[in-house]
Amino acid sequence: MKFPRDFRWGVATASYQIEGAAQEDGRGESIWDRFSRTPGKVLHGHTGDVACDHYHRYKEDVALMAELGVDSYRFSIAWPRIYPAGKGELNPKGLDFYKRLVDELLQRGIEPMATLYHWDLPQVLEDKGGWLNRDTAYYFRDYAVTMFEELGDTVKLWITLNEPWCSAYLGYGNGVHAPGKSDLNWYLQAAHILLLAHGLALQAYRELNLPGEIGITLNLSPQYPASPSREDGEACRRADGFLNRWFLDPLFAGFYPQDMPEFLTAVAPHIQPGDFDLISAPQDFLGINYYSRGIIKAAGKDGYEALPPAGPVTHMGWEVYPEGLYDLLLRVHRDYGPIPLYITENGAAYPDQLMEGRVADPERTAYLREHFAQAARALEAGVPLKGYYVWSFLDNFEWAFGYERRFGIVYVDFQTQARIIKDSGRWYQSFLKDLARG
Ligand code: JJW
Repeated sequence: MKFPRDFRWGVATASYQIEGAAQEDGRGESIWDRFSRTPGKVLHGHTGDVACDHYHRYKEDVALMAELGVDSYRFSIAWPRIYPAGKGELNPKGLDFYKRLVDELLQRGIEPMATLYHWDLPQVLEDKGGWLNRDTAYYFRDYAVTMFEELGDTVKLWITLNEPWCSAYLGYGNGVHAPGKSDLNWYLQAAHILLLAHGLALQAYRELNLPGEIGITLNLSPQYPASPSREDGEACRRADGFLNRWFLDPLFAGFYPQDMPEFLTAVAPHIQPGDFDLISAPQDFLGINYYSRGIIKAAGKDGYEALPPAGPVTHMGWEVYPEGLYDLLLRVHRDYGPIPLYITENGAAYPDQLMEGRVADPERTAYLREHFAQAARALEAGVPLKGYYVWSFLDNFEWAFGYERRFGIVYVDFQTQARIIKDSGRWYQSFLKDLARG
């Protein structure tokens, strides 16, 4: 496997999934605090109240990253720590946490990559309609400007939104994630306002003339037809339109996919003049989160469904399909590039067990090694891939699955908060050492 010298290797996390300290230092309530307290929404009623207690243990955690030998750390900022009421009065203690975190990273020579929105919307904004309310996009812009002004000279890599498909569809379309609303029209409305929020933050970042780069992160999943039939081919194209093109097209071409008429009709009332100019303004890079693929067959009239996984699966039930990463990178580069790409998340959940101080997770090591190899193949084929962040640094709160899906390369004992580097983490460490030695 060959990677360029300046390739960035990292680990990734998100605020609600690791920080804990949910009621501390003036943090406001987020939609995930509320949702996780709603009976039946999160497995075992788990919440992010304590999580990995990273808010208090960030120094120890940054030391662990340094021990792994990563170049970069992708984290997210909790909007309700900065603006507990979503807007208006700034909470200096919340801001101070991220300043201390960034300082600690820089002291250890680890480059910060900050995501501004990784799903923890201030609850007070949800009470005003959340991502169904256009004002939320403008409040997001204002919060982003604060972060750019406060951290823009030290943080050089910014991500506006993480996986807006998840925020919009799982949050407002099927209700599996916070805030738990379910209506297909709401999905499309929320998706549009999220894209607008991205565009507004991007515009504000450009106006500040800061010495860094900014992009968005999408969860993308290549879809394959179940057979060469025309029906399956068209079904596959619809699945791709729903998951991938509905976000890629507006960001890179400035309009929604024209082959999805019922979606276009539903979103039309929410589009205002100028929206697409903001949404499709040039970004510095695109972040891609890749976990798995879909195999799609036609079902019913104009419908489609995914076949069961064709190979081994992770604890999430997602098929392990490393070639999908290669196919995806080449496709995004061909259809939407050229633009620098980052893999901002890739990794796997397995039911790990701590035994005699050790976590043997050969499946995760194999998963990472095989996906790294596909990234190297894509680089060789000319894809401008700039970095790779493993999801996740730590076992953490995996949303609707609570603490029951372990994605970490570092094991967390949630009783004691002990961190134990898994075998996969040791493997990543030695992989990085070998790269450094050339
Ligand atoms: C889809 C649920 C059917 C996270 C999904 C549920 C049922 C359509 C991992 N990425 O924890 C996708 N993750 O925070 C961001 N990625 O459907 C980071 N995608 O609906 C990780 C969950 C996910 C999902 C979870």
